[in-house]
Amino acid sequence: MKVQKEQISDYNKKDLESHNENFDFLANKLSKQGHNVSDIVTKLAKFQVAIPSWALGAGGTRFGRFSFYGEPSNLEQKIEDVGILHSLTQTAGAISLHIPWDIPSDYNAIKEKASALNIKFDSVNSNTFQDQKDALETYKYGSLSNVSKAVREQAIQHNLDVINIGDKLGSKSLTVWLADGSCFPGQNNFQTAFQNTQNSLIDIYKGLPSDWSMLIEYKPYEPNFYSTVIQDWGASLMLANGCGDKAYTLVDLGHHLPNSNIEQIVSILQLKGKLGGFHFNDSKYGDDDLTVGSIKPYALFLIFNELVYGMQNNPQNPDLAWMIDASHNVKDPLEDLIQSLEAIQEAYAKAMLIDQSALKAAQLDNDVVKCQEILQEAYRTDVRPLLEKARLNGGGVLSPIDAYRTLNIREGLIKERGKNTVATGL
Ligand code: PSV
Ligand code: MN
Repeated sequence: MKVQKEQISDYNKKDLESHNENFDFLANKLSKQGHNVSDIVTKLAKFQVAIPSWALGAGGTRFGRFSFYGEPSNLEQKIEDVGILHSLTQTAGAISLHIPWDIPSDYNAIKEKASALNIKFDSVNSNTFQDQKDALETYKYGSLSNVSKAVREQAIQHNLDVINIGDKLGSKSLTVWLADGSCFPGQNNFQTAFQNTQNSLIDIYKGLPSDWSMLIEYKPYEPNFYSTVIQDWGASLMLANGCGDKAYTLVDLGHHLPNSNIEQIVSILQLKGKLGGFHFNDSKYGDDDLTVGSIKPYALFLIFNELVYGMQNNPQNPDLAWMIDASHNVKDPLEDLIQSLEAIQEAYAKAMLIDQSALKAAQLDNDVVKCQEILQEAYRTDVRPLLEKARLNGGGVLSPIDAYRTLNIREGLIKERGKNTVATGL
């Protein structure tokens, strides 16, 4: 299924006039405050977030999974779904594959399909947290950290295979997230597990093409509950440094213990030129994988403040691989992803409105109240007309959720694919 250009322009007609009014009003106000509105709109349009290939079907918990019907049952259909998201929002111009869930059977056909929809292949993700059918070794007690050399070698080889698959598609980075750790005290020797992981990562790193990078994701717990080998950004950074210049830390918003100051982590990693990737989601307790911005939108804004600062002031840090990493248990996955994409753009736009020079002056004066005022002045601005303008300029819709429903997209997908399809993933 594909959303046609005419459907989009027909849909936009009803709200075009009020959009123009709202945009002009806001643009006028922001220009008077000294903002370069067209520059902000251009930056919003450029900001593309990858959709994970495993998040297009219903998620689930260990208690159950409830289908939304019309789910994509193969990689082609997953790319079509991302195409739908991208044509509506103009901000989902990439897909991130998880291997072996999404190994292409025909590389040329997959590449053609993606490029026809204007979709790039972002970072490829390896999977050594599940045993694969016919695998000789088991990951039950870890993969890259395992006490068994044979298990480590199997996990290393899998990562090298993933690089090879990604290379054929045009990806430029490998994301490694390990479930490795222990559930009980005494089960693991922390130092041995860490050292094994470092050595395994170095072996994978050696297999990276010259223009690739390796992104090392951390997580404090789950599925192991007593210890995780790469539990925080410090562990990830040490491992990245141990590999070399092309290895970076990847921050997933859900992978922190409660009340962690994620914006500070992001800031320091950029200062050190070591923030390579980002997984967006939101959470109340832990790795809840909820819609971005649904629980703590102000925290997201503060994180974006640091990201914008880093993008402007830290040339030592590379361009980041942005991805949504969420699970959709009670919402239509495509609607959930649209809401996440909007929340990301909204936080980004608000962060770009922060008056950085006034903030710096207030910081030098130790004017704590003023500092807060400056941040919140930006946060309280309704930036949605800017997002609409960026979408409109790119050929997208003014209101993505409303358009998705008005154009009966889920109904169309169910008609095309039926009710019994299941997308691969968790
Ligand atoms: C692990 O919780 C994680 O955040 C990693 O990025 C995985 O690859 C992904 O989720 C799998 O759903
Ligand atoms: Mn993640």
